[in-house]
Order: sequence, then C-alpha cells, then structure tokens
Amino acid sequence: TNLKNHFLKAVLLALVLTGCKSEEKKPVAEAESQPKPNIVFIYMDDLGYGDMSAYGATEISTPNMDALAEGGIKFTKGYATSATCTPSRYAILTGRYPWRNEDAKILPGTAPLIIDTEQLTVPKMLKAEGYATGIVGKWHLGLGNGNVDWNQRVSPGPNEVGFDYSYILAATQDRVPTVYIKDGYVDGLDPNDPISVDYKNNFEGEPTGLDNPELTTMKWHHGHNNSIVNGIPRIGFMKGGEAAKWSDVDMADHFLTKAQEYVSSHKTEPFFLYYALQQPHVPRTPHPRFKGKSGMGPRGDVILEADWVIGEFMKTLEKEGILENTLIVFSSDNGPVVNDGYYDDAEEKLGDHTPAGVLRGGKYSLFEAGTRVPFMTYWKGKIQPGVSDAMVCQVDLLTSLAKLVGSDQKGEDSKDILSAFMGESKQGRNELVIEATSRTAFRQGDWAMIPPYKGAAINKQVNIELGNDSEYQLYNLKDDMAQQNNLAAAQPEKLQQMIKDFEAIRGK
Ligand code: NG6
Ligand code: CA
Repeated sequence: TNLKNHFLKAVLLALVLTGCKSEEKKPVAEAESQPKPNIVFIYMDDLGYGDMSAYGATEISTPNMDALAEGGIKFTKGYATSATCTPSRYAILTGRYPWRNEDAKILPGTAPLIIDTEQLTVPKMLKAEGYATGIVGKWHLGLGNGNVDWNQRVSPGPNEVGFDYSYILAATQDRVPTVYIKDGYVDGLDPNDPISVDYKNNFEGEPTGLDNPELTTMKWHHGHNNSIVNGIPRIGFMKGGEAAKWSDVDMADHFLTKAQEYVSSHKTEPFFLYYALQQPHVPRTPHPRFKGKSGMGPRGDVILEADWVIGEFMKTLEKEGILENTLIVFSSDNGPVVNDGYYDDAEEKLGDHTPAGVLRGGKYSLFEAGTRVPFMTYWKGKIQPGVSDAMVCQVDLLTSLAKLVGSDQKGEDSKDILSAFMGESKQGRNELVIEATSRTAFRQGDWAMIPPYKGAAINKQVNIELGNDSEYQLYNLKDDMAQQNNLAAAQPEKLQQMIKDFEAIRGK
C-alpha cells in the first residue's frame, strides 16, 4: 500500500541519516521472510493419555516430556487416527484415513510396503520445499514388494516414499527381523551369515519360545513364542544375521545417537526428522541405568528412559543453536496397554498408575483411550505456551505443515488447522473418524458415536474393553469423558444425525 511505501521510505531515509551502512541491512523482503523451520515429530509407541505427569499422572514423573507440554501447546483432545500402530503411522505420514487402505492393519515383519510410492507424504511435501528428510526409529509400514531378501537392499521402503535418510526397525520390537535397517540395508550384516525370515514356519533346528522356554529370560503370556533373540521370544521366525541383531537394552541410546547425528549434520539446512521411539511397546527392555527406577516395573522404566532420551535430544537442538527454529510435534501412535503379551510385571507393579488417565479402553479400543493420546506442539519463542481443547488429529499434520512452509499440497483427509497447532486458535477439526482393528467410530463436537460391532466386549488377554456392543453407543464427552453413560436411547435424534454424518464420510 501507499502508506506502507511511505513508511518504508521514511525508515530507509532515517537509516541513511543515522549513518547506518547499507551493506549491514538485508533487503527488506529477505529480512521479512523467516527461514523455514525444522520440523521434528517425536512419536511414541503405545504411550497413553495418562502416562505423562503433564497429563495428570501422579505415580510417574516425565519432566522432559512435560517441558514440551508446558512450554508449548498441550492438546487435551489430540488424536491418533487409530488404536494400533500401522494405521496411525500410515495416517500421520500420508494425511489419509487408514481405513481407506485395507492393508493398513498391524503388519508382520515380512509385509510389503503399504504406502503407494506415488502417494503424497509429509516428507515428500517437505522435500519439495527444500527440506532434508530423515526417519529414525520404528517404521511398521511394510518393506519391499512381498518377498524380501534381507541380504540385499530392501526396497521400496521409507526412502521410496520421501525420506532421504532412514535408520529403522522394520516392524515392532517384538517382531523379527530384530535388526536395524539403514537406507534399505541391514546394518552390520555379515554376508557370510545371511538372514532368513518367515512368519509361518520355523527354520530347522532353531529354538523357539514355545519349545525352549529354558532359553528365555522374558516369558511370553500370549503370542510371542517364536524365535528367541537376546532371551526374548518374538513374533515370527528368523535365522542368521547374528552380528546384525540389535541389543534391546541399548535400543533407546542407539536411536538417540542416530537422531542426534541427523540433527547435527543437517543443522545448516531445513530438515524434517521423524523420530519414532519404541517405548513403551513390548518387549520393555530398559537400559540397566533405568532398571527399577520407576518402581512400576519395565513399563514405567522405559517411559523414564524415553523421557530422558527426549531431554537429551532437546539439548542437542539447543547446543546446535537451532531450538528456536524447530517445531516439535509430540504424540503417540495409539493408547496404552499394560499386558501386551509378556510377563513383565507391568500389571503386578502398576500400583495406582492409570495409563489411560480417566479415559475408557486402551490400545485396540474404539473407546477414547484407544486414540486420544498425549499431543503437543512446541516451538521455543514462537508458540506461546497454553492448553488447547481444540480437536486435532495426526492426520491433519500434512496439510497444516504444508501451510506453514508455504506449500499448497493437501492430504486427502488432512485439514488445515495450522492455527490450532500454533496455539493461535482454539478451532480444530469438528469431526473425526477413528479406527481400531478395522472397525470405525465417529467423533463430532463433544460427541462420540460407536456403531454396533460383533465380537468380544473385552479382550481378556490384554484386559481392555474394545468398544464392541450389539447396540449403538453415544456419549457426550463434555459431561462424560469416561464414557459411562450411553445416551443412544435417550437421544435418538442426535444419534441419527451422527450416524448420517458418519456414513457420509465413511460410506455404509
Ligand atoms: C499384536 C501383538 C502385540 C503388539 C501388537 C502391535 C500378539 C498376541 N500381540 O498382534 O504384542 O505387537 O500386535 O502393536 O502377538 S502396535 O503398537 O505395533 O500396533
Ligand atoms: Ca503402537
């Protein structure tokens, strides 16, 4: 505008008059445009809504996670799309509801890549904006085309869907292959000791948790009775690759080092780091220096370990001088589970701790604790600390971050709620389809609606209410966050409207 021009001229004149040398001043346009912020996702595995002290836990203290919550925006209605890992990870990277992809369910370690290499992803979007892109940690989105030779380059994988650098574990800590994979190659593999992996049949002469309990140091409760690695019986059979096998108790330190190295080597350019920690998923294997520290058994100990790791990671950002130019998004892929298949004292030593907080259900559940998780955004000096009740979902990060970095890319189901993520608005999304082991339910405003599903009400092995019922369920979360009062019969009009809006998105 004219006024602005006059003002700028006046400023320039003043600068000249005060003897300010012109070469000391950047051109106005450049001075006004911010450098692109680094973006880091810190993604936990099975951390529940009540597992952090900032979210109300009293029996465990998580000071480094809390620092993100207290120095950034703490969302009280932050959601993963799903109550299990693979679908949530699919959604956070693609901005697309996982139920649109029938392969987006808990995958074995031999599953093919479930993200189409043509699919838009967060790292692809950022790459197009000049970002370096890296992933360190858990992948669990499949690798290869269905018949992987672990002794060759494993592809397609993270590097084929947008990451320039990947240092991953293929599936889960409890699934084979129990090796790290760097840019498609098994790290530390001895070519004379090739790896074979199979999820159906064991390899001749290889011990298993089922047949050789005397070789295990952690006992299986359900599942988890195939190949034994480091004394821990796993899901799936594996042979060979001795030198490449990871050390479970060193995993947290190992990934931390990789994440720190990534930050240090990319500090001079904008980068995106997807740092996917393995805690507190099973098997819970705290490093000896955290063993017994929580008084809550290994589940609590690995939460303390993860908290320490996050503190160290933050120190690295600070030391490298980039903390104030880095947006951190912290969340978890699904809600909590106490016994997920091993006897590890998690139940016995839980005490008064409530991993789901006041929420009903847990991992695998359509009740709130399945998908409502800790969710924070932190950007020192840029995001004003606060608590937000806006409903936000991990699926929204793609479109929102695109807006942040000046890209016009949009994810299929991903809403631009950047202002909510930045704490500038309390307006999030109004509705959300959540998913749990291929079943879906609906969140809208203050309401949660769960359609009828066959199947057990409770998964007895993990002791979690799954949300299955022969009737529709309708809850007003504003008055009834714990979903104790089914209003379906009392509020038939509300129910019908919810069903209609749900089916419009989901299809019948
Ligand atoms: C289940 C496993 C569970 C866990 C889960 C995946 C059994 C009986 N249970 O099938 O232990 O690995 O898959 O968790 O095998 S997730 O967080 O990666 O989705
Ligand atoms: Ca998980």
